[in-house]
Formats: sequence, C-alpha cells, structure tokens
Amino acid sequence: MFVDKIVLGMATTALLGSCSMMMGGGTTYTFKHNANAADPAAMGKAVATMSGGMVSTTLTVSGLTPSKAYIAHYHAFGPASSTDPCASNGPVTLGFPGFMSDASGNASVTVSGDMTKIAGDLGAYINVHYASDPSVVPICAPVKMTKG
Ligand SMILES: [Cu+2]
Repeated sequence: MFVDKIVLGMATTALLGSCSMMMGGGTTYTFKHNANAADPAAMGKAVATMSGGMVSTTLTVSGLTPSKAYIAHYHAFGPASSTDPCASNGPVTLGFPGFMSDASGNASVTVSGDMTKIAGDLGAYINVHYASDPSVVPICAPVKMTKG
C-alpha cells in the first residue's frame, strides 16, 4: 500500500510536469535593438500564450534606464515596409499597461486581449517606447515578418 502511494505520487508529478510544459509553451519573440542610442543594452523577449480566443503576452526586458516609465504595444503592419515589421510604422492594435523599470533596469509587463486584435497583419510587431517621449523606441520584437 505504501509503495502504491509512492508510485501513484510519482506518476501524478510526471503528468503535471508534462502538462505544465505544454500549458506554458507559448510563442517567444526576441526583441532587437533599433538603430538609435536609447538604452543601448536593452534586450528581452515576449512570450505569447493563446487560450480560448484570448492571447496573453508577457514582456521580460532588461537593460532599460533604471526607474523609468515605459509603454509598449502590439502594432499592425504599416505602410513603410512590407518585409521589416519594426520599420513599417503601423498603428497600435493592442496596448500593454504602462510600466516602470526597476532600479536595475529590468521590467516585466503582461497584457491579455482578444486574439482578433492581433490576428495576421494586426500583430506584426511589439515595441517598447519611453513613456515620456513615445518617439523613442529602444527595442522592437518582430512577430510577423512579411506583410499580407
Ligand atoms: Cu508602440
């Protein structure tokens, strides 16, 4: 009986392990630095997980200016490029909540939204702006590489 419980416990752990790996899979997009001098060490990733028609996306970023306010968005493919989403200058389709970097320049923020908001060309890239000057965009993560 004692042995049976141990075996059952191990099997349950293994099942939970594989289940959480599948659940936590998501799709990872890597931020690249734009051609500007802002936050030269900035880097990070975006992990998008889809479930039930919703998409939850978490940005994990380092190398930001410490204790500074940022904003981030999904953007649609814009008119300025059809092969480089980060240079396409498209409109915002899904905004992340505003966030602050910590004293070490790290930050994390999550947004959840309806998948239709970022379907196809509507979810071409994710960028991170200075909240104080949205024209400053240190990093961008391409999501969809080709327009259309
Ligand atoms: Cu933006």
